[in-house]
Amino acid sequence: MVGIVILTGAGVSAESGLGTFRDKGGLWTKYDLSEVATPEGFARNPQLVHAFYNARRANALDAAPNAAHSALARLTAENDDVLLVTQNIDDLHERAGSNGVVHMHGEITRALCAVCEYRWDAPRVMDPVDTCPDCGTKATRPDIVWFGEMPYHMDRIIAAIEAADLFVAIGTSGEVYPAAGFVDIASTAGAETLEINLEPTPVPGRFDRVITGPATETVPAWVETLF
Ligand code: BV8
Repeated sequence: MVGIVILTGAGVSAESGLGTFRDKGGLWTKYDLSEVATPEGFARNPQLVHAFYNARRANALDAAPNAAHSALARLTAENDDVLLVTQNIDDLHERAGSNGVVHMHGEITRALCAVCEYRWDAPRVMDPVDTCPDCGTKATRPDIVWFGEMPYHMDRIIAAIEAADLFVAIGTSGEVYPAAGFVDIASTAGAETLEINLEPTPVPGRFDRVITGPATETVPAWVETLF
């Protein structure tokens, strides 16, 4: 029985220095996502896409978890009916101590063979000339869910949301589907819904409750109320 399902987005890693996507100066304001975060973009220019993710991998590996990641690690460690789902591809939740994190958009620390679907720990720098350690084909890609691809673990996530008492979305703009639809599934299933964000997302009333402020302040304070 999962009592609480938590969905995090780029806002939970913002204060660790990792860029968000849609805020001022965000990643999607600097890069055309169709060039660097779609299978078509990768087929057109694998060198550009590997360079984009090599830079993000370096940033992620050089970043440190913040107080929001640590508070969520405390909550998940002492509470086995909490499921932590993240849209983020960094490993800051794990490095803060969370286990069993569900990465629905994949992980920057993992690599995937586009031919045989073998997965392995990504090297710090990936290149189109790399060959798959299993089948030997030059078809390596970051193990990341691009736009137009099906996110991972969807059945497990939906089942947990439908059984949860509380659904909490932390640091996400709620613009990317299917994650953006999770709050509606939670409400329909009768769960209470809480949004924790720097400021309320544009659609008022989607969440029963909203807590605003920087995640490093709001998340530890919220977790404290559960103990
Ligand atoms: C799919 C990996 C179909 C890459 C990502 C309508 C309905 C359904 C789908 C669609 C639709 N229209 C279009 C689609 C397709 C598309 C989509 O939703 N597009 C959007 C733009 C409209 N969805 C897809 O393509 C998905 N796949 O639909 O497949 C299918 C069906 C059958 C079979 C096969 C396929 C796949 C989506 C996944 C794409 N990959 N990530 C990468 O990371 O490089 S998504 C991308 O957005 C990011 O990864 C990010 O994780 C995700 C969500 O963004 P956020 O995390 O919310 O970040 P954002 O910058 O937007 O917001 C930051 C928030 O933080 C803000 O609210 C801000 O206020 C807050 N914040 C900032 N600082 C702080 C803070 N909060 C607290 N404290 C702070 N300090």
